[in-house]
Amino acid sequence: MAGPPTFALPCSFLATPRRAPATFTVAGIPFDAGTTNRAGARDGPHAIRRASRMLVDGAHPTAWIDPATLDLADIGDLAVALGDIPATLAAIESAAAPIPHLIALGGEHGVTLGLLRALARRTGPLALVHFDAHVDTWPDGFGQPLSHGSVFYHAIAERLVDPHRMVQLGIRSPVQRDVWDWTLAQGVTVLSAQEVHEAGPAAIASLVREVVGHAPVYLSFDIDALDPAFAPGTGTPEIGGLASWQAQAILRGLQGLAWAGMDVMEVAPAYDVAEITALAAATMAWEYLALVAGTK
Ligand SMILES: [Mn+2]
Repeated sequence: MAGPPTFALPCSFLATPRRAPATFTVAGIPFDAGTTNRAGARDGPHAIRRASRMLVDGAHPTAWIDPATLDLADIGDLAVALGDIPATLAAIESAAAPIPHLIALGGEHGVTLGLLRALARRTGPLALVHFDAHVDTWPDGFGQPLSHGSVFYHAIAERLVDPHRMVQLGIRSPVQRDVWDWTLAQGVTVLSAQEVHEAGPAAIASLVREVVGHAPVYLSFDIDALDPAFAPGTGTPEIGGLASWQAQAILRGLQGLAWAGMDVMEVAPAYDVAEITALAAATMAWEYLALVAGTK
């Protein structure tokens, strides 16, 4: 190991010095106006970047790729409109549109709608691998149609994602039966946290591969998919979730898919303890880069 120690590195993602878009471009989205419970995901991008510096002192130990050495840039945070969800989604969409392969750091999950609008314009309806405690297919959240719990209701309605190639993992929150039934009726594959625990990561990964097939696929990782023991720093925690290692093992089983982008959302550092949640989020983005670069 040469150069400065990890704690002394600059606070960009994986301490990359590059600021202009590259093969893989990281951007933060400091926005949380659509959260329905405790707020604070606006501070997620900074915390994830800071924690990511732990991951630059060697190669990924199974992919044997060092994501920090890829053609990687961190362009900083995208512009948001204070308190204005539609304007923020429009700003995200136009900022994301020209970026070839974006890794977004949230921010609340609602902003994924802007990212998917930008990407699907290029790819057509995407396959989706969605880690979450919640289905996020509510038509509204307490009367707000663009809350963080509505992102995939709109993504399906706008045909940004193909629900028959969409799989949700880690689901376990309370949910209205009509929302649940609507989600299944669209063709979404919903895998509860309990099913993930009982089947094990290898079986789950092979099921995900079957659902996704060869379609261009997006990874949306809500950090609350992880159990609060592994990710306390989030706005809507639910017990009984995935362990960090389970999510890692599932991701490592998803090589060779046509990955088109990813986000990691809902890190709210004010509720975090010892950077557990921020490090988990940074690591999921790092796993993704190893996965995609290993595929090439
Ligand atoms: Mn979510």
